[in-house]
Amino acid sequence: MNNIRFLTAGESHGKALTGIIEGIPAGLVIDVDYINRQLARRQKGYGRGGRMKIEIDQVQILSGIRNGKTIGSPIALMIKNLDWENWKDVMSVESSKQSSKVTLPRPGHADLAGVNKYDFEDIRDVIERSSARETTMRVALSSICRKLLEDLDISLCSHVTAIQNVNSSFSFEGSRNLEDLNRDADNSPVRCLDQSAEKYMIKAIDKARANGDSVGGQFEVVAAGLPYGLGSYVHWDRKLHAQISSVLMSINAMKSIEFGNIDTIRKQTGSNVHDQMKSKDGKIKRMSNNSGGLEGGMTNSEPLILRMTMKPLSSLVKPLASVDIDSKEEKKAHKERTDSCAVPAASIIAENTLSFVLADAVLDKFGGDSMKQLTSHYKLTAKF
Ligand code: EPS
Repeated sequence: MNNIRFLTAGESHGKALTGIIEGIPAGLVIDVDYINRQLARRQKGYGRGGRMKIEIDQVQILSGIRNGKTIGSPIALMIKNLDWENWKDVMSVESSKQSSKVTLPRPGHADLAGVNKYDFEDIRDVIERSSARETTMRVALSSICRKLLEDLDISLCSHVTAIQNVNSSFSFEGSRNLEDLNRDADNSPVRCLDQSAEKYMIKAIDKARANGDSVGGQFEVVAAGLPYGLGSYVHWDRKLHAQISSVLMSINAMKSIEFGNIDTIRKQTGSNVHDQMKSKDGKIKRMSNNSGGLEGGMTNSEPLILRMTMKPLSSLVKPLASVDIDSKEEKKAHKERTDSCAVPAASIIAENTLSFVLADAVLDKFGGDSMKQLTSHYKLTAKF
């Protein structure tokens, strides 16, 4: 817990996004291409709006990495917002004459509670930081944790399981390599591993877009190669699923997180839910993985499986009923350029930020100031 910490800063249309991650052991081999690959994956996905045609997210490493390796010091990153050029006046740091302010809060967004909370007169002050643009930096920072996990042979993947009411029939059986699955998901415009559902998902997004509307959905994230005992059962704040939930539920527009096979867990009796054991090649194996790789707040060496539900985005081209915060007149909500669906991008954000929690838990259990120390502790003591 808190072996690794990070902070992000930056507004959606400000000059740049910045972030600092601290606690990464020395000697981790990483370069900008690795981080940029994760950033490029986050930018994709059918249903994105005009903004993604403007941005080409590229990280600049400002500190903490020397000659291709981490040196144990805080790692500072920066990603320029290319759209800043078009927002220089609105987002000016110095005081400038503002031509217009936003006064019509969007239902479902942070707007109304945000202006009240901070005593703002212009909802733009809320929009800019509550925007999911911030997740760009979260992906960049946590991709460094992902590289740490990869070096310990822990892999991650994500795929979209539903867009609106279209469900993917793909189910993860644990038999396939996660990198192959991720490659297939990366090649799908909606990150869906069921090709017939993919077609209908695209149609649902098209329909929403044509109606000035938006759609949400659900995605699954899987991590495999995990040892026994990340997290703990001994105290509430050491339980791994609680730590994962708190970090992943902070991703914009998330409404739920669930672990394991929720349908079975909810509908079946205990004897049909709990994953029975068998002995294979001198090891204890499971006959199923309904628990999603977590028992008692700890990893149990089976793949960790979670699903998250994302609400439809609340910036709508065809806006909903609202009330002007100044005049109290009933009007339509503020219109802002937006995406009609961002579920595929959200799955990449969750996949990478899960790495942050898992890398932190790995350091908690195995420790080490350098990758050399961590790897040797891990190899000596990790049980699978
Ligand atoms: C977002 C609104 C859109 C999205 C943005 C999140 O941006 P804009 O208002 O500039 O069109 O494209 O997402 C990103 C910029 C991104 O990098 O993911 C919002 O209101 O949350």
